[in-house]
Amino acid sequence: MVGLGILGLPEWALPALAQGETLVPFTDMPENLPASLGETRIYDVRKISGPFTPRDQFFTVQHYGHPVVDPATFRLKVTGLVDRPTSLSLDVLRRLGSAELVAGFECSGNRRPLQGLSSNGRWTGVPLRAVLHRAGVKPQAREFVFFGADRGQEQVEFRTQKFTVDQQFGRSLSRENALSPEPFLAYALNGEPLTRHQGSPLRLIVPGWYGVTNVKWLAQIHVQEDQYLGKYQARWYRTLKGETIDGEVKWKEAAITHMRLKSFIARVTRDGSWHTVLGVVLHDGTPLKEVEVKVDDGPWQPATMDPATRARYSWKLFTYTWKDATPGEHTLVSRVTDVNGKVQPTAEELETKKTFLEDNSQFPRTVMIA
Ligand SMILES: Nc1nc2c(c(=O)[nH]1)N[C@H]1C(S)=C(S)[C@@H](COP(=O)(O)O)O[C@H]1N2
Ligand SMILES: [Mo]
Repeated sequence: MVGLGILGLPEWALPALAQGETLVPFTDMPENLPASLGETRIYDVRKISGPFTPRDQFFTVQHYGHPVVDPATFRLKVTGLVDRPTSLSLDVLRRLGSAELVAGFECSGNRRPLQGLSSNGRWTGVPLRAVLHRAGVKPQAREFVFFGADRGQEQVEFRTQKFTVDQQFGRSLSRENALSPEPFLAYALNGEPLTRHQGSPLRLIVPGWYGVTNVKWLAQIHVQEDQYLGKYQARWYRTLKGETIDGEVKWKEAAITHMRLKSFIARVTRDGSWHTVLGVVLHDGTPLKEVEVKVDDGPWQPATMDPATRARYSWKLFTYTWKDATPGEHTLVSRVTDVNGKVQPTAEELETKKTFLEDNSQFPRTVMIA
């Protein structure tokens, strides 16, 4: 199936597996994956069948289960430092806009060998800015906190004390980020209302940022002056990394924000004597310069980008045609470079990163050629 894209260029519509094509097994990953691990749903990236992840396969991660919110009685509250505190029904939100946004993202905990906490979607909704402008943001507002309807009991440690408090899932954005054109309140994915797992009826999407930012079951936006230091903002999701500044190592603890430039190989297929390597790029929206693939100790070879994934915040699919594969086990790795010359790091280059989040390292993986 070949259609014409917005710019009149042919678009790929990648079939799950073309006729005559067979899947080549990875030797570093089991043939069958469990569909879920507890509450987490893993997307088997070997099954990528087009630019967008089907709604019922989109990965899901959440910390307090899946609350049920009735779309008919749902109201989004906007409180705090606004001129007109409001409470908006889904109908009112829909009347504020029905824009489309293509955005892919990964959980900051996504990593080898499965890389299954990443997906790509076409979202429908309202730019966050439209809702904030309607409420009227006061000049002293600095911090915008997004609360989900999901909640749990949490122990909060303070020096030698421990307090148990009822906490909502919450994340925040600075004034500059919240009022920028990108953040988006989505009520549909791939043209259909969000499912319960995806945060029905409304969620935040901050394009180019890690998944944790994209608050599901969005219930309230609270605008305040002081910094929000809730568990999922300040403690559970942060990176501890050593950085050498002026010859001295500084240990930096930082919040999870923009996605780090990453690529990985998602599957290898065989068609006759040719092999096709399919991979995924996740990034913060900075345009890319190139993606390359290396086989064993060979040179880096350019891969081809799928024009159907060219939207700025889409994940990007790429392929590499491997013509001279010999029987036996081989190592394949990809790396992506952006237009600013930023190159996806190797695992060695990330050695001073202590916490496992934000692992964007090059991922050599192995296949067995029959
Ligand atoms: N309300 C709420 N939103 C949430 C979470 C959560 O626990 N509660 N988890 C976050 C995390 S850690 C990720 S990776 C993404 C996953 O989004 P998805 O399930 O649509 O893939 O949701 C984010 N939004
Ligand atoms: Mo996450």
